[in-house]
Amino acid sequence: MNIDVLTLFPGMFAGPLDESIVGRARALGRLTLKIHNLRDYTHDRHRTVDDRPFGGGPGMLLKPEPVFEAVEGLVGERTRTVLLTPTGRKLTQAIVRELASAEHILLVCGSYEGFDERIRQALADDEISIGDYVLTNGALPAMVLIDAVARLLPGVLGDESSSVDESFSHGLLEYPQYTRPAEYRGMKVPEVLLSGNHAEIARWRAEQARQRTMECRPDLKGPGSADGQVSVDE
Ligand code: 4G0
Repeated sequence: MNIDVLTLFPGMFAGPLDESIVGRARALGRLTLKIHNLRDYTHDRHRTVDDRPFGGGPGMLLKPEPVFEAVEGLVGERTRTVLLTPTGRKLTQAIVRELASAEHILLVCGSYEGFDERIRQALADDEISIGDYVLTNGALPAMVLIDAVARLLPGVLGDESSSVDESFSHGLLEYPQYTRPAEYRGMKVPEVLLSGNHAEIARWRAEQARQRTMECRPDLKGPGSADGQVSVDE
């Protein structure tokens, strides 16, 4: 997969996307990531990317010309152009899966009070938010999206974790898990997990997952739910 990012803060992307799974996806050649500075698409002496809103009001907007020229230069035949904004549709695992099947994604990070509306109108295939809060710019949302997509690309996670993913895509939260030691600072691993009784362990886990979901995320309705947005352990 190819991902291009258009941002005013290219420096923010150095680091997080070189590490961990995303770093491996890139090293393996499964993900090609290019970061582009929006300012490089300006023509004036001051490299102006923003301007005041017509009709008045607070703050500044990204002006159309640099964004149009950048996007037009970066898109191909099969590009998904995605704006990262607080007014987009909220990112879910279902949307991540959908994006992971794209060949080329162009992420456009906003800043300031947003975009000139014509950018959205003429250039965006999609507008995505990572949650209901406002950030200083769209770089962190873009990195969140890239991270979520990269781990779904074929061959990026080991076979082991992908099959684990499959078996738990049921719209419930994960059951509690433990590793050694069996007792730590007086806190004991539940007896059933040490029992070797796999049927009983499966029952216990299913019940724990159900209880935990009710307690922490009652909005997730479990298997078969049409609006089940996540399987958190996926
Ligand atoms: C566009 C995304 C971009 C419009 C971007 C702000 C939060 C998110 C930006 C605005 C962002 C998110 C209208 C303030 C840049 N903040 N939740 N900031 N407005 O995904």
